[in-house]
Amino acid sequence: MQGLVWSLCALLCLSLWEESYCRSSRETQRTKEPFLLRSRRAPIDPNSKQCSYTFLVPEQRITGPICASTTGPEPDKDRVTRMDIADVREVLNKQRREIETLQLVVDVDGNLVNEMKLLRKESRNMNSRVTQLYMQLLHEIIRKRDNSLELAQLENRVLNVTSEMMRLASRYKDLESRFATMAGVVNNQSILITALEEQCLRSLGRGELAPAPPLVQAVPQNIPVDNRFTNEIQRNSRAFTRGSRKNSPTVSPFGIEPPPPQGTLTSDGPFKDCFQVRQAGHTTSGMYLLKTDNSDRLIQAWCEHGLDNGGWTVLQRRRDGSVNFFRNWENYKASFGNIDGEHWLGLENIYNLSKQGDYKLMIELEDWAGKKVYAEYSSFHLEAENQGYRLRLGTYQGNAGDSFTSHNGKQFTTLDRDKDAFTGNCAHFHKGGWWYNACGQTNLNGVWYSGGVYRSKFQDGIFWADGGGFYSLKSVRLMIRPID
Ligand SMILES: [Ca+2]
Repeated sequence: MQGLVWSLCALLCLSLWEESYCRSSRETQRTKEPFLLRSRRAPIDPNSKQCSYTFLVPEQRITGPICASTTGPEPDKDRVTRMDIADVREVLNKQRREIETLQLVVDVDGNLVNEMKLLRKESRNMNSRVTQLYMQLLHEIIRKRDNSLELAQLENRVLNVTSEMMRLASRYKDLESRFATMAGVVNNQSILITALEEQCLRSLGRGELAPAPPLVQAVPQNIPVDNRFTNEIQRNSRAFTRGSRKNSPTVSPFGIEPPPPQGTLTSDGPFKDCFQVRQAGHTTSGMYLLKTDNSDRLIQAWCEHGLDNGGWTVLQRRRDGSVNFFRNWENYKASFGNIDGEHWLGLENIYNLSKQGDYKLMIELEDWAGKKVYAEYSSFHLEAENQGYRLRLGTYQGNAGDSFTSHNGKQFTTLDRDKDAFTGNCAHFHKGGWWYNACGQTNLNGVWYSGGVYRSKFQDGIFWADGGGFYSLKSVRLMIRPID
């Protein structure tokens, strides 16, 4: 009995081991099957390794029935079937198609991304352009605003100037009215003065007052319109008080070199006249010492060497009104003024100079427009003092017009010595000393007026009738030189 139990136990253990071995073999085969399928691509016969049971029956006596199983092994639930593979393949195909679909979607999305990038780039460019245009627009707006502001300022200025012009016009009209009033007052005063003079003369028993000399009404041809009736009369007080003033050398209006300072005479000499100075080789215009043949007196004279080959002895010069020429006989007989400026060389000196030989006279005239003209007389000399320094002139030539011949043969008249042909004293009316006739066509020793046209009760400017009786010249020179 005990042997039978041990036999049954051994049989049971053997069957358990066999079963576990077969299971492990199948598992091993299952794990290797894909490889086998991929390598051999041959179907595996599931029945080739099928286990079988071997029954070891101990040698004993069987006392009961023995049962044997007639059913086959149980089917393996983990076995991979073809159906599974087909399913997997179908799933794989399905997944592949989905992947392809997704790939297409990704490709489409990629194109969309690229387009989106392009659109973004274009959008940035458009934004930049819009910003630029906006800045330009702002600039234009600011510029137009500035222009508008400037235009408004200009309009204001124009309005202000217009207002100022209107104010000035009103002021000018006011001044015109006041001037007319003053002119009326002056006329009334002139009439009153004339009446008082007549009354005074009657009371003194001198008879009737001598009438004024006839006025020279020749109208100048070249008076600037702007100067007409706009120039102020020269301050007579200035002219009177500056008679002995020493002027500093100034630039000659005729382009002559500046003279040396007064008192610095050339060491050479004395000379007979300036022509002799020129012959001695002096070419610089200036002050030279002269001594005439008929006198022991030394004369300071201005020699002009810058005009017509030089050698001219200057008898008289006017240019700036710095010297008073309304003087008496003794002054005119001697000399006065500044040799390097306005001066009168003196009747006695002129008489002695002109007596040395045959001289010609050059008169140079310059108006306020800078135009220069000249009058030349072929001969010139004076008679002695006992003849009143009578003027002797030759024939005229030049472009100034002959206004001096009417004075030919006349004696010299000053405020204190009346030798003229007029009933009164021409020097009183013309305020100078000259070879007056009655009274004449020239007054080159008259009052120096600034600007040309002058207003005066008498015709007392520095006039040359062919240049206008009421036109006072800017500069004048009288010069003599021996006849060629
Ligand atoms: Ca007289």
